[in-house]
Amino acid sequence: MSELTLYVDANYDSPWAMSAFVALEEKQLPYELVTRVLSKKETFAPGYGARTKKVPALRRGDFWLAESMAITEYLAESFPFPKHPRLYPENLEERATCREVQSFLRTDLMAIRQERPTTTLWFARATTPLSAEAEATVKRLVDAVEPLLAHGRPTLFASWCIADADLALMLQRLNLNGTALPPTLRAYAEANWLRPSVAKWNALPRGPTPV
Ligand SMILES: N[C@@H](CCC(=O)N[C@@H](CS)C(=O)NCC(=O)O)C(=O)O
Repeated sequence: MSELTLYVDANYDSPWAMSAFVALEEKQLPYELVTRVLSKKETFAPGYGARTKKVPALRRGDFWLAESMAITEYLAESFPFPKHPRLYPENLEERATCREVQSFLRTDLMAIRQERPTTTLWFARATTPLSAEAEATVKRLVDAVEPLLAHGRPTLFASWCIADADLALMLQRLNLNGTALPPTLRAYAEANWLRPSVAKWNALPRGPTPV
C-alpha cells in the first residue's frame, strides 16, 4: 500500500480535489487515488476519517487531513524543495500572493461558481447566460488577476505554483462556457489546462453524467 492516499469525488469535478491531486502529481509522489460518491454521502460512512466529511482528504498512515489548502501546504512542507519540485514560490511576497489567489478563489466569486459549476467543465456545458451579478463578478476576477499576468507568461510567477492550477480552473469555468476573457487570461488558462498534472486530472475516467 502506498504511503499516501488521496480521496476525491467520483465525478472528478471537485476543484479542491483537483488542486490536491495536482499537488501530488507535481511533487512526483507515489500515492493511491480513492474515490467517494458524494451523492451517496460516502464521505459520511464509517472509516472515512476526514473531520470535515468532505473531499479532498489526504491520508498518511493514521493521519487524515482535509481542506485543499491545508493539504497542499502540508505536501509542500513534508516533501520540500530541492528533493521535490516546489508548489509555492521561494520568494516571500510571491508565496503570500500565491496563497492570496488560492484563498480568493476558495472564499469568493460565488456567482461564477454557482452559474458555471465545475460540471460544465467535464460534463454538459452551461446553457444559460450569466446573470448581471455574475458578469460583475467576472469583472472583479479579471481586474484582480489581469495585472498579475500582464507579463504574458503561462505562470503567475517565474515558475509554476499551485495557484496557477486553481486560477486556470476558475478561468476555464468562463472560457469553456463561451465567456470572452482578455487574450492573456485565455492563453494562460488554456496553457495551464494542458500542463501534464492538470491534463492527467482532465483525463480521469468520467461517465457521461455525474453520479
Ligand atoms: N474548503 C474545502 C472545500 C471542500 C468541499 O467543499 N468539498 C466538497 C466537494 S467540492 C464536498 O466534499 N462536498 C461533500 C459534502 O459537503 O457532503 C477545500 O478547499 O477542500
